[in-house]
Amino acid sequence: MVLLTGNSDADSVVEHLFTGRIQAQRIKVTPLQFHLRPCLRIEIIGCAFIHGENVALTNSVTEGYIMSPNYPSNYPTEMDSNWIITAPSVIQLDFVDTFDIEYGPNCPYDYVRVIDGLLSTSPVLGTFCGTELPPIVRATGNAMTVQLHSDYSVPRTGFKAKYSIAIPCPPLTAPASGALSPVGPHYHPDVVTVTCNQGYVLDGDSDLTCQADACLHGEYLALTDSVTEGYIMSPNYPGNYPERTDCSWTITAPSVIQLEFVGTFDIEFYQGLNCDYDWVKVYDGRISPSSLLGTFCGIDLPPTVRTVGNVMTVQFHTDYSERRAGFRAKYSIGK
Ligand SMILES: [Ca+2]
Ligand SMILES: [Ca+2]
Repeated sequence: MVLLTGNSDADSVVEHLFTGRIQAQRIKVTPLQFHLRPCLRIEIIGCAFIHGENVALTNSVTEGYIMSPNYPSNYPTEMDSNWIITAPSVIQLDFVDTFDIEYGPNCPYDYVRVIDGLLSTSPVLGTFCGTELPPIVRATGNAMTVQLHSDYSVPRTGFKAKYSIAIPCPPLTAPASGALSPVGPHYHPDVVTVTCNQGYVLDGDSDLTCQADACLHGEYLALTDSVTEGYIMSPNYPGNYPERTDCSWTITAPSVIQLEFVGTFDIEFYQGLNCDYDWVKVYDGRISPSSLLGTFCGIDLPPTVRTVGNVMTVQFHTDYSERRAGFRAKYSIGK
């Protein structure tokens, strides 16, 4: 709050110039009387100017970029910026290109702070300064707040970051005599390290990378009473899928299975041709002509598909040309 000095006579006017910018939240105008003359009392109630932006991801807009004001030139001094990001599922923030925020141990001068949720009182996921690109930051849910604070001196070039809907990987189970670090859920491009209990020696590479762009040939996915849903997607989704690709997923569950296509759907299509080039096929059970539930291509989101039995097979095929964004679909225990 700023205290303003007033006048003591009835005729003069006292003017106040604000040096910093404030964002008025309320202007209160009160008619009153002074020395029998009609007067007005005006109060401006506000706070330091906050630059900010609200951005919303949807199933069709799955990524975007935020950056410090003036990036890649210097950000202003004495500034607080807030970006509030919301999405239908888990949000991921990847810092890209260059990062330069005035450095001090524990970032006392300028900083970028990422908060897990909408409120400044929500848990802090990370506070960053210096010139090293911060690691990927992921919210636990569907809201994230990014704050940029700068003090009165030494502005730097700031940051640029891609915000996106995190791409989940199929559930990974720890080996019987070992452990996974970190424990799930895992998202692209997490690296999961497998360690063995005492008395066991790991045979092979201990690091597994969760790859969204890998084609999961013959991937076997099991739904259970505790794992009730998961996602499958074309290689490299939502980037273009490769040519000459064949993927298949076999999903099992304690009861019927439903497959719901979400987000961008774009598979090569030509009028009059029955998805002859690239396609997604969904089967009720194993692959056979009689169990085919649907063949999909084009840009219209296919309807949700349900099995009668407790096995579903999904096939994805691409020919030698025309690469598109592909598909993403949620499989779950049907209702
Ligand atoms: Ca500074
Ligand atoms: Ca094609």
